[in-house]
Amino acid sequence: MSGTRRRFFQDMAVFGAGVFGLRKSLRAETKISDPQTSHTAPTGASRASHAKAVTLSPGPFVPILTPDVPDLPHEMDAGVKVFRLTAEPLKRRIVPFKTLDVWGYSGSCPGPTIQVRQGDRVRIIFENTLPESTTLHWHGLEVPIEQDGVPFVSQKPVPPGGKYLYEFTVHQEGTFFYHAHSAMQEMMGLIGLFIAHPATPHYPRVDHDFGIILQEWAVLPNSTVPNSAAMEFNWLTFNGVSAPAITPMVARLGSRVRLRLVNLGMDHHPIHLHGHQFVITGTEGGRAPESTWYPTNTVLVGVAQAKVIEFEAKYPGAWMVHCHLPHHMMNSMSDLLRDRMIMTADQTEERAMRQMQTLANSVPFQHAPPSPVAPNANAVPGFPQDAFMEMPLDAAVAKPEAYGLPPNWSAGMMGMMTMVRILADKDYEDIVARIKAGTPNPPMKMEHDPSHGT
Ligand SMILES: [Cu+2]
Repeated sequence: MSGTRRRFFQDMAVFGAGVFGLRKSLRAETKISDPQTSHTAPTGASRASHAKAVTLSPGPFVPILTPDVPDLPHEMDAGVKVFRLTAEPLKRRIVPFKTLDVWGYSGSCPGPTIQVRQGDRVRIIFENTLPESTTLHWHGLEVPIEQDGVPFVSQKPVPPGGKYLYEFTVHQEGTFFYHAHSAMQEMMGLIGLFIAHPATPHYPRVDHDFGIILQEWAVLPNSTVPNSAAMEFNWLTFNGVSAPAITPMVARLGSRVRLRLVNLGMDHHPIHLHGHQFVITGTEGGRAPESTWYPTNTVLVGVAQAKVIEFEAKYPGAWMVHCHLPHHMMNSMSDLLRDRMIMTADQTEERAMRQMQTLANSVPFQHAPPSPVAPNANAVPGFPQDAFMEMPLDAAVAKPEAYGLPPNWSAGMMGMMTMVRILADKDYEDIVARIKAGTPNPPMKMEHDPSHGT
C-alpha cells in the first residue's frame, strides 16, 4: 500500500470520529469571525484574523484577511496540510434586514479561505451534505487530472452524504479559488478563496493583504432563496455581505496594501478605488511581471478572473472601494417595502412616511437628516432620483472597524461597496486594539428628525 493510500484510509478511519470535533472547532472560530452567518452568534467581526494580519507581518508573508469570511484551519499529517471542507446549506445574513438561504462550505458563504504556501502538499477531506451531488474544482491550480473536480470527466460526483479526498502539491503561487463545477451551484454560493503565498516573498512587500469575492444574487421580495437561473440581480455582495454591512478594511498610513478581487457571478465588475492609484500586480494566473504594471484606479474583474492590485496608502481617510456599475451600488428597495409597496403608493405623504418609518423601525434604519432638496423640486422632470434614499444603519452594522466614522456614514453605502480606512499610527493602533479586544463602539448619537414622527 502506498503512503498516500495508507494516509487516505487512515484519514477515512478517523473521519467519522474526528471530523465532527473539528467542524465544531471551526464553528467556534466562525462564531468569532463571521457575524453574518445566522447559525452563529451575531457578535464580533473578523477580529481574530485582523489582529493576526497585524501581528504576523514580520513573517515570510502577510496572511490574507478576507473580511466577513473566516480562514479554514488545518492540521499537519506527516508534512501534509490537511483541510476539512463540507458543502452545506446555510443561512447568510447579507444585510441586517435580509437573510438568504444559500449553499456554502463549513459554515460560511463564500466558503472559508484556504491559505497555503507555494510547494505545500495539501489534502482536502471533502464531505457533501447538500441534497444533491457535487464536486470541488481547484480554479487555476495545476493539479493532476483526477484532482480537477469535474463531475463524470475527472471523477464521479460526490453524492449527498458522500466524501472525497483531494490531494495535490501546490507548485504555483497566487490567487486561486475552489468552487463546485456546476453552474447553478456556483450561483448558490459554492465558492471560496485558495491563496498560495509565494515561497520567495514578492517585492515590494505588502503590509496588508485583503481578499474579496464578488457575487450577485437574484432574490424576489419576500423570498430568501436566490434564483440561480436569473440573469438580473438585485443583491450584490463582497464576501457574502452587502454594504453597509461589509466590514471596512483598515490600513496604516504609509503602508503598502494588496487587494485580491475574485469574481464568480454572471457579470463583470469594474472595481474602483478612491483617492489613490494602484497597479495590477497579478491575475488568476499568478504574479504579473513588474514591467506590465501601470497606474490606474479602476480594474475590470471579469467572471472567473482574479485581479490583484497594490497601492501605497498615501492619504488618510475612508476611501471607497466599489463596483462602479450603478445598479451594483444599490440594495433592493422592494425587499424593504415588502408587500407594503403598493399600499404605500397612493397614500398621502404623511401616511406614507409613517408606514415607511414603521418598516424602518423593524429593520432597523435610523432617521437621517434628509439631504436638502430644492423648494421647486417636484416641478423638475426626473425628481426624485437619489433624494430620500439615505437609510443609515450605523448602529445595526457597528463594529470596531467602523469606529470613529462620521454619523450616518452608512446612509449612502449599498451593494458592492466597502472602504479602506487609511489611518495614521495612533488612530490605526486604537482601532487594532479595539478589534483585538472586541470593544463595542460607543452608543450612537441618534440624529432624529422629529418632523417625521414615529
Ligand atoms: Cu458590478
